[in-house]
Amino acid sequence: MASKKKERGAAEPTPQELVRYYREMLLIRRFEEKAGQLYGMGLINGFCHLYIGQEAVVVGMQAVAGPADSCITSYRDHGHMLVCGMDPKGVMAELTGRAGGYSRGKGGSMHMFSREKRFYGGHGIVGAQVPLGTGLGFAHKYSKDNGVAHVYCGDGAVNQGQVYEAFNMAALWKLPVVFVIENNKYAMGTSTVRHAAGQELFMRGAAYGIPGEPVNGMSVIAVRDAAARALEHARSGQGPYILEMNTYRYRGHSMSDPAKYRSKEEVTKMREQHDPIDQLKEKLLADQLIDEAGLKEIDREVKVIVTEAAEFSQSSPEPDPSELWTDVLIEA
Ligand SMILES: Cc1ncc(C[n+]2csc(CCOP(=O)(O)OP(=O)(O)O)c2C)c(N)n1
Ligand SMILES: [Mg+2]
Repeated sequence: MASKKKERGAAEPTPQELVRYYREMLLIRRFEEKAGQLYGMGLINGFCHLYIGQEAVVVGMQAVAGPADSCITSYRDHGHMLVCGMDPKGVMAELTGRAGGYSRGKGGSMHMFSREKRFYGGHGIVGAQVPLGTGLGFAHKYSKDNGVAHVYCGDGAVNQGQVYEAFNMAALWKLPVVFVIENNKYAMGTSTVRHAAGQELFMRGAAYGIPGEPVNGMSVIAVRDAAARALEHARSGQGPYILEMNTYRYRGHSMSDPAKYRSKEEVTKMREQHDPIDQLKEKLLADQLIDEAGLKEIDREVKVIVTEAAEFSQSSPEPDPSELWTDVLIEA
Protein backbone atom coordinates (compact mmCIF):
# COMPACT_ATOMS: atom_id res chain seq x y z
CA MET A 1 0.00 0.00 0.00
CA ALA A 2 0.94 3.61 -0.24
CA SER A 3 4.23 4.70 1.30
CA LYS A 4 5.20 1.18 2.33
CA LYS A 5 8.70 0.45 1.06
CA LYS A 6 9.48 -3.04 -0.06
CA GLU A 7 12.85 -4.50 0.81
CA ARG A 8 14.00 -5.27 -2.71
CA GLY A 9 15.95 -2.60 -4.58
CA ALA A 10 18.60 -2.81 -7.26
CA ALA A 11 21.77 -4.85 -6.99
CA GLU A 12 24.71 -2.62 -6.01
CA PRO A 13 25.90 -0.54 -8.97
CA THR A 14 29.28 -1.57 -10.35
CA PRO A 15 32.12 0.99 -10.50
CA GLN A 16 31.66 1.18 -14.29
CA GLU A 17 27.96 1.89 -13.88
CA LEU A 18 28.63 4.66 -11.34
CA VAL A 19 31.09 6.30 -13.72
CA ARG A 20 28.52 6.03 -16.51
CA TYR A 21 25.90 7.79 -14.35
CA TYR A 22 28.40 10.57 -13.64
CA ARG A 23 29.08 10.96 -17.34
CA GLU A 24 25.37 11.02 -18.23
CA MET A 25 24.54 13.61 -15.57
CA LEU A 26 27.46 15.75 -16.69
CA LEU A 27 26.34 15.51 -20.32
CA ILE A 28 22.90 16.81 -19.35
CA ARG A 29 24.41 19.63 -17.25
CA ARG A 30 26.79 20.81 -19.98
CA PHE A 31 24.17 20.41 -22.71
CA GLU A 32 21.72 22.53 -20.74
CA GLU A 33 24.34 25.18 -19.97
CA LYS A 34 25.08 25.40 -23.68
CA ALA A 35 21.37 25.62 -24.51
CA GLY A 36 21.13 28.49 -22.00
CA GLN A 37 24.01 30.25 -23.75
CA LEU A 38 22.51 29.78 -27.21
CA TYR A 39 19.22 31.13 -25.89
CA GLY A 40 21.03 34.18 -24.54
CA MET A 41 22.60 34.71 -27.97
CA GLY A 42 19.18 34.73 -29.59
CA LEU A 43 19.79 31.45 -31.42
CA ILE A 44 16.98 29.63 -29.60
CA ASN A 45 13.52 31.13 -29.77
CA GLY A 46 10.33 30.28 -27.95
CA PHE A 47 10.19 28.30 -24.75
CA CYS A 48 13.21 26.60 -23.27
CA HIS A 49 13.03 24.86 -19.87
CA LEU A 50 16.33 23.63 -18.46
CA TYR A 51 16.79 20.48 -16.37
CA ILE A 52 19.85 21.67 -14.43
CA GLY A 53 19.74 20.30 -10.85
CA GLN A 54 17.37 17.43 -11.66
CA GLU A 55 19.85 15.24 -13.59
CA ALA A 56 19.92 12.36 -11.07
CA VAL A 57 16.23 11.63 -11.62
CA VAL A 58 16.23 10.55 -15.23
CA VAL A 59 19.72 9.04 -15.05
CA GLY A 60 18.76 6.89 -12.05
CA MET A 61 15.49 5.80 -13.68
CA GLN A 62 17.10 4.89 -17.00
CA ALA A 63 19.91 3.07 -15.20
CA VAL A 64 17.55 0.18 -14.50
CA ALA A 65 15.12 0.57 -17.42
CA GLY A 66 14.23 -2.51 -19.44
CA PRO A 67 14.91 -2.82 -23.18
CA ALA A 68 11.26 -2.29 -24.17
CA ASP A 69 10.47 0.49 -21.66
CA SER A 70 9.06 3.76 -22.94
CA CYS A 71 9.47 7.28 -21.61
CA ILE A 72 7.24 10.35 -21.75
CA THR A 73 7.58 13.68 -20.00
CA SER A 74 6.72 17.37 -19.97
CA TYR A 75 8.44 20.29 -21.72
CA ARG A 76 11.49 19.96 -19.38
CA ASP A 77 12.66 17.19 -21.63
CA HIS A 78 16.21 17.62 -22.96
CA GLY A 79 17.80 15.45 -20.26
CA HIS A 80 15.32 12.63 -20.80
CA MET A 81 16.04 12.59 -24.51
CA LEU A 82 19.80 12.49 -24.02
CA VAL A 83 19.62 9.61 -21.53
CA CYS A 84 17.16 7.72 -23.75
CA GLY A 85 19.95 7.71 -26.31
CA MET A 86 18.76 10.42 -28.68
CA ASP A 87 21.46 12.26 -30.59
CA PRO A 88 22.55 15.52 -28.86
CA LYS A 89 23.01 17.11 -32.30
CA GLY A 90 19.39 16.39 -33.27
CA VAL A 91 18.13 17.73 -29.94
CA MET A 92 20.20 20.93 -30.07
CA ALA A 93 19.31 21.53 -33.72
CA GLU A 94 15.64 21.26 -32.81
CA LEU A 95 16.17 23.91 -30.13
CA THR A 96 17.61 26.26 -32.74
CA GLY A 97 14.78 25.41 -35.18
CA ARG A 98 16.93 23.76 -37.83
CA ALA A 99 16.12 21.09 -40.42
CA GLY A 100 18.52 18.66 -38.73
CA GLY A 101 16.44 18.72 -35.54
CA TYR A 102 14.28 15.84 -34.36
CA SER A 103 11.09 17.56 -35.53
CA ARG A 104 12.86 19.03 -38.56
CA GLY A 105 13.06 22.36 -36.79
CA LYS A 106 9.31 22.80 -36.48
CA GLY A 107 8.72 21.65 -32.91
CA GLY A 108 11.34 23.29 -30.76
CA SER A 109 12.34 22.46 -27.20
CA MET A 110 8.98 21.08 -26.06
CA HIS A 111 8.10 18.87 -29.01
CA MET A 112 10.54 16.11 -29.87
CA PHE A 113 9.97 12.39 -30.26
CA SER A 114 11.87 9.27 -31.17
CA ARG A 115 9.97 6.06 -31.71
CA GLU A 116 13.30 4.33 -32.21
CA LYS A 117 14.40 5.28 -28.68
CA ARG A 118 10.84 4.90 -27.34
CA PHE A 119 10.76 8.53 -26.23
CA TYR A 120 7.22 9.87 -26.71
CA GLY A 121 7.65 13.61 -26.03
CA GLY A 122 8.03 16.48 -24.95
CA HIS A 123 4.54 17.88 -23.97
CA GLY A 124 3.72 21.53 -23.39
CA ILE A 125 0.29 21.07 -21.86
CA VAL A 126 0.84 20.54 -18.15
CA GLY A 127 -0.20 17.00 -17.18
CA ALA A 128 -1.21 15.94 -20.70
CA GLN A 129 1.56 13.36 -20.88
CA VAL A 130 0.12 11.46 -17.90
CA PRO A 131 -2.92 9.94 -19.66
CA LEU A 132 -0.85 9.54 -22.84
CA GLY A 133 1.80 7.68 -20.85
CA THR A 134 -0.89 5.53 -19.29
CA GLY A 135 -1.85 4.66 -22.85
CA LEU A 136 1.77 3.61 -23.45
CA GLY A 137 1.38 1.34 -20.43
CA PHE A 138 -1.76 -0.11 -22.01
CA ALA A 139 0.18 -0.74 -25.23
CA HIS A 140 2.93 -2.56 -23.32
CA LYS A 141 0.39 -4.79 -21.66
CA TYR A 142 -1.62 -5.38 -24.84
CA SER A 143 1.43 -6.28 -26.93
CA LYS A 144 3.01 -8.29 -24.09
CA ASP A 145 6.42 -6.77 -24.81
CA ASN A 146 7.39 -6.76 -21.11
CA GLY A 147 7.91 -2.97 -21.19
CA VAL A 148 6.99 -0.43 -18.55
CA ALA A 149 6.00 3.16 -19.30
CA HIS A 150 8.04 5.73 -17.35
CA VAL A 151 5.62 8.63 -17.04
CA TYR A 152 7.18 11.82 -15.67
CA CYS A 153 5.36 14.90 -14.47
CA GLY A 154 5.98 17.86 -12.21
CA ASP A 155 4.71 18.68 -8.72
CA GLY A 156 2.36 21.23 -10.26
CA ALA A 157 1.07 18.75 -12.83
CA VAL A 158 -0.14 16.32 -10.17
CA ASN A 159 -2.90 18.76 -9.27
CA GLN A 160 -4.46 18.19 -12.69
CA GLY A 161 -7.74 16.28 -12.87
CA GLN A 162 -6.66 14.16 -15.82
CA VAL A 163 -3.86 12.69 -13.68
CA TYR A 164 -6.45 11.03 -11.43
CA GLU A 165 -8.45 9.64 -14.32
CA ALA A 166 -5.19 8.09 -15.50
CA PHE A 167 -4.37 6.75 -12.02
CA ASN A 168 -7.80 5.14 -11.83
CA MET A 169 -7.52 3.33 -15.14
CA ALA A 170 -3.88 2.35 -14.63
CA ALA A 171 -4.75 0.77 -11.28
CA LEU A 172 -8.00 -0.80 -12.49
CA TRP A 173 -6.28 -2.48 -15.45
CA LYS A 174 -3.00 -3.11 -13.58
CA LEU A 175 -1.04 -1.32 -16.28
CA PRO A 176 2.76 -1.41 -16.24
CA VAL A 177 3.36 2.26 -15.50
CA VAL A 178 5.71 4.02 -13.11
CA PHE A 179 4.55 7.56 -12.45
CA VAL A 180 7.57 9.70 -11.62
CA ILE A 181 6.66 12.96 -9.93
CA GLU A 182 9.63 15.30 -10.24
CA ASN A 183 8.99 17.49 -7.22
CA ASN A 184 11.34 20.41 -7.82
CA LYS A 185 9.36 22.47 -5.25
CA TYR A 186 7.87 24.93 -7.72
CA ALA A 187 5.27 25.10 -10.45
CA MET A 188 6.46 28.19 -12.31
CA GLY A 189 6.61 30.72 -9.45
CA THR A 190 4.29 28.88 -7.06
CA SER A 191 5.84 26.74 -4.34
CA THR A 192 4.38 23.34 -3.44
CA VAL A 193 3.25 24.77 -0.09
CA ARG A 194 1.09 27.25 -1.98
CA HIS A 195 -0.21 24.91 -4.71
CA ALA A 196 -0.59 21.45 -3.17
CA ALA A 197 -3.06 20.39 -0.46
CA GLY A 198 -0.82 17.94 1.35
CA GLN A 199 2.90 17.79 0.72
CA GLU A 200 3.20 14.02 0.43
CA LEU A 201 2.74 13.75 -3.30
CA PHE A 202 3.72 10.06 -3.30
CA MET A 203 0.43 9.44 -1.46
CA ARG A 204 -1.65 10.83 -4.31
CA GLY A 205 -2.45 7.34 -5.63
CA ALA A 206 -3.51 5.93 -2.25
CA ALA A 207 -7.23 6.04 -3.02
CA TYR A 208 -6.57 3.85 -6.07
CA GLY A 209 -4.34 1.43 -4.16
CA ILE A 210 -1.24 2.62 -6.02
CA PRO A 211 1.87 2.25 -3.86
CA GLY A 212 4.13 5.27 -3.64
CA GLU A 213 7.32 6.33 -1.99
CA PRO A 214 9.38 9.50 -1.55
CA VAL A 215 12.89 9.40 -3.00
CA ASN A 216 15.97 11.57 -2.59
CA GLY A 217 16.00 12.80 -6.18
CA MET A 218 19.41 14.45 -5.70
CA SER A 219 21.06 11.06 -5.28
CA VAL A 220 21.36 8.98 -8.42
CA ILE A 221 21.96 5.89 -6.28
CA ALA A 222 18.78 6.41 -4.25
CA VAL A 223 16.81 7.04 -7.45
CA ARG A 224 18.20 3.90 -9.08
CA ASP A 225 17.31 1.81 -6.07
CA ALA A 226 13.72 3.06 -5.89
CA ALA A 227 13.39 2.80 -9.66
CA ALA A 228 14.36 -0.88 -9.59
CA ARG A 229 11.69 -1.54 -6.95
CA ALA A 230 8.99 0.37 -8.80
CA LEU A 231 9.81 -1.09 -12.21
CA GLU A 232 9.86 -4.62 -10.84
CA HIS A 233 6.43 -4.05 -9.31
CA ALA A 234 4.98 -2.74 -12.58
CA ARG A 235 6.72 -5.27 -14.82
CA SER A 236 5.56 -8.25 -12.76
CA GLY A 237 1.92 -7.43 -13.39
CA GLN A 238 1.11 -5.75 -10.06
CA GLY A 239 0.10 -2.47 -11.68
CA PRO A 240 1.32 1.11 -11.39
CA TYR A 241 3.68 2.63 -8.84
CA ILE A 242 4.39 6.24 -7.85
CA LEU A 243 7.84 7.65 -7.11
CA GLU A 244 8.04 11.18 -5.75
CA MET A 245 11.49 12.45 -6.58
CA ASN A 246 12.49 15.26 -4.25
CA THR A 247 14.64 17.41 -6.45
CA TYR A 248 15.36 21.03 -7.29
CA ARG A 249 15.84 23.15 -10.37
CA TYR A 250 18.63 25.70 -10.18
CA ARG A 251 17.52 27.83 -13.10
CA GLY A 252 14.27 29.67 -13.58
CA HIS A 253 11.11 27.88 -14.68
CA SER A 254 11.97 28.79 -18.25
CA MET A 255 14.57 31.09 -19.73
CA SER A 256 12.27 34.06 -19.22
CA ASP A 257 11.77 33.68 -15.47
CA PRO A 258 12.91 36.54 -13.20
CA ALA A 259 12.86 34.10 -10.21
CA LYS A 260 11.49 36.58 -7.68
CA TYR A 261 9.65 33.86 -5.76
CA ARG A 262 12.69 32.35 -4.04
CA SER A 263 15.87 33.60 -2.43
CA LYS A 264 19.35 33.33 -3.89
CA GLU A 265 20.41 31.71 -0.62
CA GLU A 266 17.93 28.87 -1.14
CA VAL A 267 19.34 28.10 -4.58
CA THR A 268 22.96 28.42 -3.40
CA LYS A 269 22.32 26.05 -0.51
CA MET A 270 20.94 23.36 -2.83
CA ARG A 271 23.77 23.80 -5.32
CA GLU A 272 26.50 23.71 -2.70
CA GLN A 273 25.15 21.02 -0.41
CA HIS A 274 23.01 18.72 -2.54
CA ASP A 275 24.28 18.83 -6.10
CA PRO A 276 23.79 15.37 -7.65
CA ILE A 277 26.91 15.54 -9.81
CA ASP A 278 29.22 16.83 -7.05
CA GLN A 279 27.91 14.21 -4.64
CA LEU A 280 28.64 11.36 -7.03
CA LYS A 281 32.01 12.85 -7.91
CA GLU A 282 32.97 12.90 -4.22
CA LYS A 283 31.89 9.29 -3.82
CA LEU A 284 33.83 8.17 -6.89
CA LEU A 285 36.97 9.86 -5.59
CA ALA A 286 36.53 8.71 -1.98
CA ASP A 287 36.00 5.09 -3.04
CA GLN A 288 38.91 5.41 -5.47
CA LEU A 289 36.74 4.37 -8.40
CA ILE A 290 38.24 7.15 -10.50
CA ASP A 291 41.04 9.70 -10.14
CA GLU A 292 41.27 13.38 -11.08
CA ALA A 293 42.73 12.51 -14.48
CA GLY A 294 39.80 10.16 -15.18
CA LEU A 295 37.33 12.89 -14.26
CA LYS A 296 39.12 15.37 -16.55
CA GLU A 297 38.90 12.90 -19.42
CA ILE A 298 35.13 12.58 -18.95
CA ASP A 299 34.87 16.37 -18.82
CA ARG A 300 36.73 16.61 -22.08
CA GLU A 301 34.63 13.94 -23.83
CA VAL A 302 31.39 15.60 -22.74
CA LYS A 303 32.64 19.01 -23.86
CA VAL A 304 33.39 17.64 -27.34
CA ILE A 305 29.89 16.14 -27.66
CA VAL A 306 28.24 19.40 -26.57
CA THR A 307 30.45 21.60 -28.75
CA GLU A 308 29.72 19.44 -31.79
CA ALA A 309 26.00 19.57 -31.03
CA ALA A 310 26.12 23.37 -30.75
CA GLU A 311 28.05 23.66 -34.02
CA PHE A 312 25.60 21.38 -35.81
CA SER A 313 22.68 23.37 -34.40
CA GLN A 314 24.05 26.46 -36.12
CA SER A 315 25.29 24.94 -39.38
CA SER A 316 22.18 22.87 -40.10
CA PRO A 317 19.91 24.88 -42.47
CA GLU A 318 16.58 26.34 -41.50
CA PRO A 319 13.62 24.24 -42.70
CA ASP A 320 12.65 24.81 -46.32
CA PRO A 321 9.59 27.09 -46.65
CA SER A 322 7.73 24.17 -48.29
CA GLU A 323 7.85 22.49 -44.87
CA LEU A 324 5.17 24.94 -43.79
CA TRP A 325 2.65 22.66 -45.48
CA THR A 326 3.93 19.28 -44.26
CA ASP A 327 2.84 17.46 -41.09
CA VAL A 328 -0.08 19.85 -40.67
CA LEU A 329 -2.88 17.55 -41.75
CA ILE A 330 -2.63 13.83 -42.31
CA GLU A 331 -4.64 12.01 -44.98
CA ALA A 332 -7.42 9.95 -43.45
C1 LIG B 1 -2.86 23.00 -18.87
C2 LIG B 1 -1.79 24.01 -18.66
N1 LIG B 1 -1.96 24.94 -17.70
C3 LIG B 1 -1.00 25.88 -17.48
C4 LIG B 1 0.15 25.89 -18.24
C5 LIG B 1 1.24 26.93 -17.97
N2 LIG B 1 2.33 26.25 -17.25
C6 LIG B 1 3.42 25.82 -17.94
S1 LIG B 1 4.50 25.04 -16.92
C7 LIG B 1 3.55 25.29 -15.56
C8 LIG B 1 4.02 24.81 -14.22
C9 LIG B 1 4.15 23.33 -14.09
O1 LIG B 1 4.93 23.01 -12.96
P1 LIG B 1 5.40 21.56 -12.63
O2 LIG B 1 4.37 20.57 -13.02
O3 LIG B 1 5.83 21.54 -11.21
O4 LIG B 1 6.65 21.30 -13.59
P2 LIG B 1 8.08 22.00 -13.63
O5 LIG B 1 7.98 23.17 -14.56
O6 LIG B 1 8.43 22.39 -12.25
O7 LIG B 1 8.99 20.98 -14.19
C10 LIG B 1 2.39 25.97 -15.91
C11 LIG B 1 1.34 26.36 -14.95
C12 LIG B 1 0.27 24.91 -19.25
N3 LIG B 1 1.35 24.84 -20.03
N4 LIG B 1 -0.70 23.97 -19.42
MG1 LIG C 1 7.73 21.72 -10.42
